[in-house]
Amino acid sequence: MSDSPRSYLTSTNRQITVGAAQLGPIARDESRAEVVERLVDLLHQAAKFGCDLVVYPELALTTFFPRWWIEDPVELNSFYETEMPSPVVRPLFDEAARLGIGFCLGYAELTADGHRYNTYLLVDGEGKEVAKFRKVHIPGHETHEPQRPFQHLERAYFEPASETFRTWTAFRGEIGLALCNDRRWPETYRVMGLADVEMILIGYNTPIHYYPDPSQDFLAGFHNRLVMQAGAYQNGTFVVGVAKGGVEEGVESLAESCIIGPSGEVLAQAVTDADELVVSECNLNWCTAYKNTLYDFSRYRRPEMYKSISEQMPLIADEPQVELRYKE
Ligand code: CDT
Repeated sequence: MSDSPRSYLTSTNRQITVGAAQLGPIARDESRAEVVERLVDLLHQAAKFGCDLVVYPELALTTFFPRWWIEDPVELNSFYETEMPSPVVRPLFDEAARLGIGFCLGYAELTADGHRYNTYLLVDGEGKEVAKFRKVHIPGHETHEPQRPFQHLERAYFEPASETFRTWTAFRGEIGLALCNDRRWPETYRVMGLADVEMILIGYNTPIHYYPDPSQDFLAGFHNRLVMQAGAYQNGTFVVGVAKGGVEEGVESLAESCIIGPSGEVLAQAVTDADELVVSECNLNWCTAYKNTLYDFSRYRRPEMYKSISEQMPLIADEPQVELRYKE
């Protein structure tokens, strides 16, 4: 490697321009069509910046419905997608393909055989599905807890993925996906790091108030950056963290979407808690500088010393760990 600082960045053969498409609040009665208009507007902004890839948040098509205990199955089902793209979401797919921009979109998925997942879909610049990821770590609680100011019922409404993290070859590199609470777990990054991931896309909805321990509330932004910056640096990868932020139906969620380099530095960050596009040029060759030196896993890592954590539990449970209230 040359001794001029970051000389590997002069080679632009693997440079992609990424837009983190932060969303502000989505009201409970906002229609899919209205939301898709907002997504397309961000896409048009991204086109002006020459983006190759636009990353939307977790559950980007509706309000964050796990904040309510919803007894009516018809109402609950109205928050899920049974096909993607559905006719109402089709304009986003068509416009992105017309512009040659890939995108990543979070939504609630209800499968034909009745499974419910918190899902992240990656689509390439030609409108073809590259990857479908289902959230691994499901936070919150399983049953109605009326003493809370608002619910976090993801564990009632989503089952955990049965497949673990992986990478996909796309956008000139190795891309990984994760959703919200997944970003707090070191294993998330390491599983993908061991697969040579170069960019991890993460959508999130993070209420700032944490009912089990409100003393953590003022640290929400710090913890968000802490985990994503550490995950990026320790695995020599870009991380793109994208929020649905702002005050949605009376609940404030963290914004602070950001794009982080393999050095762990924040390259660009949102300055509002509304719809906002955060753009950074990301040269995937930068990852090599970390993967081939300090974090050369094959040379320096000591997996034989970590058996107590790697063999403690099976990585993939045979059965979902939570009983879904609305299992069909
Ligand atoms: N959406 C999501 O996963 N949010 C969680 C909140 C955890 S508190 C119940 C997060 O980790 O940000």
